[in-house]
Amino acid sequence: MSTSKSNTNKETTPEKQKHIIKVASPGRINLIGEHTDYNNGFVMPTAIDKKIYFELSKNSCVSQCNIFSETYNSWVQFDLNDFSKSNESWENYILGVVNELLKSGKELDGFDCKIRSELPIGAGISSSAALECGLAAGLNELFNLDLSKQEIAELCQAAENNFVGSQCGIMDQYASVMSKKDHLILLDCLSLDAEFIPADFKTCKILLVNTKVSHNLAEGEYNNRRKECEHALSIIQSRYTEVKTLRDVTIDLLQDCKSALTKTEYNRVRYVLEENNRVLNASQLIKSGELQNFGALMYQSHYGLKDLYEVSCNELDFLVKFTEEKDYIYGSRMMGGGFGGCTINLIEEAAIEGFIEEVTNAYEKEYNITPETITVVPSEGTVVS
Ligand code: GAF
Repeated sequence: MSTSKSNTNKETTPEKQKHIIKVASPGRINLIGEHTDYNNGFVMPTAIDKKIYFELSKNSCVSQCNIFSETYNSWVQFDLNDFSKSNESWENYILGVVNELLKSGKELDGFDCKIRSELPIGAGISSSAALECGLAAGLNELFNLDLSKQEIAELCQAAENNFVGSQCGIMDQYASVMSKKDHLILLDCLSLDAEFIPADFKTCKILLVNTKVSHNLAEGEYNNRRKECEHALSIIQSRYTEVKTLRDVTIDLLQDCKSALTKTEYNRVRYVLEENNRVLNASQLIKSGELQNFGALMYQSHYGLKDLYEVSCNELDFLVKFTEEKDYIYGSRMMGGGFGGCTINLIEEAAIEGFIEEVTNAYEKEYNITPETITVVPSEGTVVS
């Protein structure tokens, strides 16, 4: 038996005896460095001020877990000794975390959990990592599991890879857990060395524009991209044994291997090399306050994702193009896995209101969909209290 929607067999401890653990687990943005994490490259994410909130407590059962999501108005209930994958994707993020904790030898007992989210789903701001990491951080506290923050991030990535079936990299979980308020993370996804860069956007803010579309090829294509890159890497390594990951590949070396790669593989690798360089350049530009030059890299990132990595879609391209002639927008690009979700825009704060009106009208006219606009602030990672 895996999960059940009914709450008839719930047993809970009376409210007054409960020790309640509260967790606030944020979504994330990524300034630049897309699809580079699972290629052992560089990314620049941070947590945002939009979160999922958890309340967890032990119950009087040995192994019964009762979790209620306000977003889905639905329960996931399961026995720690007997559960399997669910047809409901949100439940698998929960079950995946529990599964990974048990696999790693952590001892859990029955618990109750209530979840309330202010993160839009499918918007590319990683509500899934927030869900996984919030639950893992809460269980860590509730059962004294002694996991470090980084271990929580890695465990949640493993849950997604092994249980949910998405071969994601570490970026989302790392950002959700490890971020520092008002900072960006320059993360080396190979060593997990992180530099925290002050997020000084001067007169600008970060504005997300949500296409409100989520094309269903997203997950399959995501896993395909990873396979294409791994295959390309193995071909390059057969000629250049010193190459350990795609970040060791230079443009000259790639040219040299061109005839051994398919056109698609060549394009994927080229994108990854260029994006890694952009992330490193971007970190310097942000540190020196050259925000317009940084914005130019955001546009380059978008066009690489569109033309070489092929993970964009018409709606995202429309939104990015719409910003191009606007001198109060320094940069715009698709964010996250692609095929829908949000664009991230670096925009002069004073221009936000007018732009929202303009882009909403234009997008409605083109797609008959009202986009969602969200201003976000770089924030602290998961907080447990
Ligand atoms: C998704 C994945 F979960 C991340 O690991 C990352 O690869 C991202 O897509 C693309 O940069 O959010």
